[in-house]
Amino acid sequence: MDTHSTPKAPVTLLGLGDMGTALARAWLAAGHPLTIWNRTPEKAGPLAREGARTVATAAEAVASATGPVVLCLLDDASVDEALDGTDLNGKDVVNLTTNTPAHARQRAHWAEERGARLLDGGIMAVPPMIGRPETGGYILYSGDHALFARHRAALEAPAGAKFVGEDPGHAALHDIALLSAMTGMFAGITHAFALMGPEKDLDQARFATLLAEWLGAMSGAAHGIAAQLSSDNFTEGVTSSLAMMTAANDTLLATAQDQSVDARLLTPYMELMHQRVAQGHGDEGLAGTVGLLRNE
Ligand code: FVH
Repeated sequence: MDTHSTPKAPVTLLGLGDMGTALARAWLAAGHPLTIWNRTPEKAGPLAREGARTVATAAEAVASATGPVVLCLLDDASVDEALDGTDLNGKDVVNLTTNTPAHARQRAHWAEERGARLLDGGIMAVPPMIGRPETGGYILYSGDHALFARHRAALEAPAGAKFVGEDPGHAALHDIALLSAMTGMFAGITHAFALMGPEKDLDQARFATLLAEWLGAMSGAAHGIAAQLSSDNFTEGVTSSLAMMTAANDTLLATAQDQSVDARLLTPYMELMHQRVAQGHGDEGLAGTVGLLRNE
């Protein structure tokens, strides 16, 4: 038996909200020495009993850090407040706070001005998925690849780590694009349940199973759209044309009206498809609508 296991890198974590607490538990479970700080100190108590070292100020946490300093705070403004007056010189900062690509780039520049290196991250998971690889959660990273490589082992303890580019804004861009797609999916789910709602004899749980299976099957369409965008040929491999879908949309809207359901979650997207068909591109697939949103 190998009794000489490699010591785990120390991690410093600022922010013990729902997500920060889940991250902390994952690092403790993986055997990483963990130093924690939170604005409201009471939240650190349970983690201290589980083995984390607590400190009274963010400045103290950063000063004692010999590994990555991970930020998991509410928003970009809270990062400013938490790090106000701390000496970041020579530190490796990993910012997992959700932000815009522009804020991520500014924050990387801000860190560089203070003598620190920064990786930006976007967490594609909810707290119960952290430390549980089987749930499929992951964290996107962008910025200096050498920095990512140096801390990769520690960063992979809470969830899979995916590096998406040296531009520090790219993790946030991927994060927000994925969350935006999720928002559209939730809009569709909301409309679907509204349609089913008035039928009292329908089984909602059985419908949910059908819905999840159908959305899973249809999500593969993203690959076809990507291929069309890459080749700049929006009719390539089209099996469901915009003309066909626009005609089908009339049936969707008529059914919504019959069921007394407000179709406002669907109509903006349907109008986009209609606009592209009216431009003479009814033979295209969904990739044809992407440029309209970018005003190309
Ligand atoms: N929870 C989730 O489902 C999502 C999943 C995807 C990623 N998000 C992002 O993760 C960041 C943290 O989220 P969270 O769930 O931990 O959020 P809260 O539970 O609300 O905790 C917020 C922490 O931020 C601290 N904080 C707020 N303002 C300040 C400030 N001005 N100075 C210092 N710290 C601040 C707060 O401290 P306290 O209220 O306990 O004193 C918490 O530690 C977030 O970007 C999500 O978008 C989570």
